[in-house]
Amino acid sequence: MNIVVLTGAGISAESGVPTFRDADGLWAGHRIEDVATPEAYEATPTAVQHFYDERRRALADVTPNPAHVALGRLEEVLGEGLFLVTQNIDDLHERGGSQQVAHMHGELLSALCRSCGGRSHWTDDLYDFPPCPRCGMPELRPDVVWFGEVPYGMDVIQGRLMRADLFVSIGTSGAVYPAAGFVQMAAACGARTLELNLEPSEGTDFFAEARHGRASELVPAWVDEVLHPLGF
Ligand code: BJW
Repeated sequence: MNIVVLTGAGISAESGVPTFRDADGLWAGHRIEDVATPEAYEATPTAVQHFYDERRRALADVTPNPAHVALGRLEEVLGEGLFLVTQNIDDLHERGGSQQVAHMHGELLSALCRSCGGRSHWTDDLYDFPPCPRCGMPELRPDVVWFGEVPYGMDVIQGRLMRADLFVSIGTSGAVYPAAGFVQMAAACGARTLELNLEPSEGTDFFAEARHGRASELVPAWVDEVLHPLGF
């Protein structure tokens, strides 16, 4: 069985990581165009670096919740049969036990050099423009995908969507492409589709089935449903 799981900010909400578009979300205090575009970075690099530095530091105060842990357990049993792609830039899937995670919008714990293009594991602040560990240039930016940039790993993701038997979307508003279009691609290629979200997403009508509630409850219950017939 090939399962593709897409996660968004909603899966990390109960761990204390703010979502983007909920009332108390990350963008409540920041205009999106001020932080999540290459143009914003060109205009006010230090402000953008501070925004991501704060979020990187905040990782120390959060822990995976039962939804992350359940997906780690699913991978333990299904191995390569599960493809987990996240829009999130936190590391809660990894800390929840998932070993293979496709971070299509990048990672907070990585820095991207605008000079040499190298990607380096990064845990410190970037606001003071430290030198790139690879080329020495002070050109490190957050290794995240902003609007207008191409998400990471699209070829692999599309390949997995095309041979998926089941596509499950967890905790995402369905407002941002290309992720918002994965459900249609998977369905067109024959996959069953399931939405697990607090409320109907913008794309809810594209799913064959939708369950609404908290990820920390819906995801472990769904994982149990998948694993029970397999004897787990
Ligand atoms: C819970 C819960 C709980 C809460 N339990 N659930 C017009 C039409 C179509 C497309 C475009 C267009 N104009 C421009 C575009 C393209 C553009 C786009 O989509 N724009 C839209 C605004 C329309 N997209 C791009 O530019 C992308 N690149 C691209 O398309 O390149 C072209 C290309 C593609 C493919 C191949 C080749 C070329 C890039 C998009 C980059 C997005 N970047 C961000 C920032 C990343 C860094 C950072 O984190 O700061 O990614 S934006 C932000 O949105 C972030 C997120 O990953 C992403 C999605 O947000 P998410 O995860 O859905 O969060 P929320 O807050 O929106 O929703 C949370 C949900 O959880 C809610 O539904 C809650 O109800 C729920 N929830 N608590 C369960 N406890």
